[in-house]
Amino acid sequence: MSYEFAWLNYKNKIADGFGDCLKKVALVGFDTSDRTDASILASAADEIKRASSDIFGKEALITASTNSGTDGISIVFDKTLNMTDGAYCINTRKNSVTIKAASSRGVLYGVFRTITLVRTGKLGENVEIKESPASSIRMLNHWDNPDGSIERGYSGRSFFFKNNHLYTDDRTREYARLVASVGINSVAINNVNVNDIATGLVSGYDRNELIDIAKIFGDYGIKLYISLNFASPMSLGATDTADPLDGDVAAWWKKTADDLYKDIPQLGGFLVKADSEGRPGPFSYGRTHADGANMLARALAPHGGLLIWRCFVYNCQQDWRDQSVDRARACYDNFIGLDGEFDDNVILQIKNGPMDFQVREPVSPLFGGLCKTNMMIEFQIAQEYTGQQKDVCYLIPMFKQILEFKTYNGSGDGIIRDIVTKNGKNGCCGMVAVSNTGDDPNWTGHDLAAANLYGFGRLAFDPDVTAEEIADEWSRITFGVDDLVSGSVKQILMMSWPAYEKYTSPLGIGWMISPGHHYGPDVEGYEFSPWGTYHRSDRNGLGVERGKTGTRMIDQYNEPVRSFYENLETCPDELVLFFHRLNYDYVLKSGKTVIEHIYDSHFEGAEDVEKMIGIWSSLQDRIDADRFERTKKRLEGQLKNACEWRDRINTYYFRHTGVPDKLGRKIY
Ligand code: GCV
Repeated sequence: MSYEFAWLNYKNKIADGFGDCLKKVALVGFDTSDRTDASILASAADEIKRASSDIFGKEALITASTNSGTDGISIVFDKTLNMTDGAYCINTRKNSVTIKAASSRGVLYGVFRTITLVRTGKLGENVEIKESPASSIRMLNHWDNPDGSIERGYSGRSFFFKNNHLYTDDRTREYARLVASVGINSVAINNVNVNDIATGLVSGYDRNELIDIAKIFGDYGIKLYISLNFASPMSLGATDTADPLDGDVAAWWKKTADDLYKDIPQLGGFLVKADSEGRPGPFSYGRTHADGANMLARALAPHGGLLIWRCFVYNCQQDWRDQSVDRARACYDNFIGLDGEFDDNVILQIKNGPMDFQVREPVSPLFGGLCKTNMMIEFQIAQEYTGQQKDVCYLIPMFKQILEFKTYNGSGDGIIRDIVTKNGKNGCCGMVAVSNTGDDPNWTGHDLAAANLYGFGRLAFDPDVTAEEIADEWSRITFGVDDLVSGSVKQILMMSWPAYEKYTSPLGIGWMISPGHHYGPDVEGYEFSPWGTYHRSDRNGLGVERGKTGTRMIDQYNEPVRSFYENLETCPDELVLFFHRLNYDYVLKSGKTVIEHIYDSHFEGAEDVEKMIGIWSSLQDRIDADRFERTKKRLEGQLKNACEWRDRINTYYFRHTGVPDKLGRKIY
């Protein structure tokens, strides 16, 4: 399938300013004998060439040099500089720009950043910009299956797999280029639910193709990760158990890792979903998750590989009648007792919230609980529960809030951002997002969903950048420099998460989506299911009490967070039904009763979508017809969805309560 260049389309209109510097390029220190560095530096040089010829219609004059030039752009690779991996420094003088880095990744990122700054007009004379990546691991997880389908994929088919085989084509390189341009340095290409043929990926299946992908990724400074099936040796017939303490099992994994690293020396490591939603894991053998993770980590350790172990472990066979079990507790309960037991090259990958990527959840209490364990935060930009790339829902403001949350873990504030960027041993920490890409020409289905991919990368590199800055920058390089367009796109993006929250499930309760595919409303769709996702609405009220009189999940937070959520006077409205069961006439901090809030927010959410359509429509003559029309169509679909949510939720609660809407709006 053909593809577009997303934000890397250098033919878009750029700002006036320093553009001319791209015409003349001096490469300093690029003559390295290190093959890994050489290939990344070649990508950097290629990028400048591309930018120059696309912007000016003419290739840049590129020379290998020993020192920086006095005009044009000089790109300096100098390993003796005191800079971390991926860091760069950009200096400008009157007619010249110098990019310096001590790592080839730093050179590549510096080049991408310079091009963006040139395109957006942000590079003036005499500036110095020093950047170094906040998170050492900046990762995407693809849930791609060998048959080419993508679990929770909303933008076409896989571009890694087709007909039960891995493959590479031009798009593989374009993908690597796209995600490297925002600093992604780690990618797991296959679904964490590892089935069938995918089980063999670790042990030789499609090895040549795997090598090809790793090589292309390597050219862009990206490490390949493989999701594995914990029961691989047994499933592949090599052992009759997958017990992590069994000698044959450990030996099988050791040999498997040795062979893999012989072929792919730059492999990042493995990603594991175990004992979760039917996947095999150490529980079957009476072993702990530390036993399982460490056994695999020890196979990787001699090669410098990392073992990323997911904490999304809960009972998905729950009896809805049993109110003593609370899924929100599960992640913490399963892992807190293992703090300090994981090897140094194990990282726990923890979903941002205790449930599962709902439009509003509190931060997972596990971040505040673990003190001696490496952690990464897992976000989802695939929008499984937030509109599936059919509805626009810009998630960066949500991620920012989560990253700024104080857990009071240990002696200090325990800010999530610090836990995932600073607290890992030997840089074993970071941020990961479940990817939103597929083989749709625009990569992300909805054109505006690409802002989530761009924004996640930017945030993992620099959590201080604001959601507004990201939206503005992304719009300028995606649609071309036009203040009216970027202002309007930013407005739509910034109102989209609140709008989605308003027209879907109220006050943090979540889970009113259609079962299975998870798009659109079904108020009781999960109410009598085994998935542990209940709201328990009756004629008096709704919510699961998670405080002292309920499941005590709130106790998993450290003080003062615990009291903050326990106490109704401080518990914020947007999460109040996540933590407490309330009656419909309970008065929120907003001054509205719960039932009034439900009605008002659902009407407002749908109105917000109408506003977004109005804003987008005003851009008709300023955006190319293709992207204008396809986005407009999606927004119109979103309005239908928002109205469906509004009417179903309002009607459901009106029927339960009999409380009429004060403003007499239409409820069915
Ligand atoms: C990959 C949710 C999704 C599943 C997904 C799972 C996970 O439950 O609905 O499709 O499986 O999360 O994160 O492992």
